[in-house]
Amino acid sequence: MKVKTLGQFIIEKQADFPYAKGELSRLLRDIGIAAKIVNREVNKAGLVEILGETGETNVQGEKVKKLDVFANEQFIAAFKAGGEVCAIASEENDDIIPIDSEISKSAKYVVAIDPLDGSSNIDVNVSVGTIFSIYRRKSLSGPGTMEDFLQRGTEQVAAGYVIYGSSCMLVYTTGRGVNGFTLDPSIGEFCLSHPDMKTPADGTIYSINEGNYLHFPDGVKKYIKFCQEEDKATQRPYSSRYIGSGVADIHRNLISGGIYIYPTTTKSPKGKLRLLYECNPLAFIVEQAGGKATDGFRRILDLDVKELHQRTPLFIGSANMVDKAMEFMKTYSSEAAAVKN
Ligand code: P6P
Repeated sequence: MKVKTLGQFIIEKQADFPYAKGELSRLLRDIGIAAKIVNREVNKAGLVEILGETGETNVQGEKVKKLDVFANEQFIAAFKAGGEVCAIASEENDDIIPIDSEISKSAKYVVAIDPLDGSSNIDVNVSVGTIFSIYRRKSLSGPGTMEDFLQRGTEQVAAGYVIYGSSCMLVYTTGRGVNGFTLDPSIGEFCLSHPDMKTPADGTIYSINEGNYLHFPDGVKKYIKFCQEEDKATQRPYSSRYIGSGVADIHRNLISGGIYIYPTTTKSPKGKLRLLYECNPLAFIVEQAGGKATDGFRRILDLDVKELHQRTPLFIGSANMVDKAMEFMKTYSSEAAAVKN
């Protein structure tokens, strides 16, 4: 198959947007460049002194790994240099990062990013990922504002993730399907490897941290037992696969079929994952690939974004599996009562 690089693909697809003047194309290319730099460091993390902790904790109260900081700095630098965004929101930063530079004066977009999701896995050589979400700014001019980020997931212009695993892949959507690119280190280019990705409507994998079982909503407990029942006709029991790195679990389920659930727990009464820069971009991608993403009751992309680091429960993956899990939530979970009232 003729190799098509990310850059060639973006230019080709730009023609689909007659009014596009190339800003989004340049922004996607900027992300690809930063991803290659982060991948290079992730790949040698065991060899250079960037392992271990900085001794600081981020806004999530999580110990910050040096590679977290490095990845955050790389993406912020790429966005500032590219001039296409007027503000950035990052998992690593309490507040938004307004960009007020000459080259960003006419920037049309803002980016929300989780620069290195699952970073606690770096030291044990497990895949980690970057997740990004792009919105058109709502503010009229100057540096971007908080208002530019408090937009529903349905307003996203583009979303994607990078997975730093056995290979480095970039998967993104601009609302016209999902395409996956694999980094070819020999030429230093992301090459189209998974055109027009579609996720199976059914799967036989469920991904959830069962260590929290006692504190799950009843609907989740019932769904887990459903997954574990013997039933040849529906290929149950399903397989339990949980890497502890959401991008890796959701990427595998996107390709093979499956469901990933991070429900409410006592430790995370609103769920653990963040709506703005984890759940919304992942939901946009999975829906574009034919899957579903809800909070157990409501479509993720329809949820109101009220604050930057807002958390939400997440049920995401094969459409029929998400529907089944929602049936159990509707029947057995107290939140259903709350939603009904
Ligand atoms: P737990 C990583 O911190 C993350 O946000 C997701 O990538 C991952 O699936 C989840 O949290 C792991 O959380 O509580 O199961 O260790």
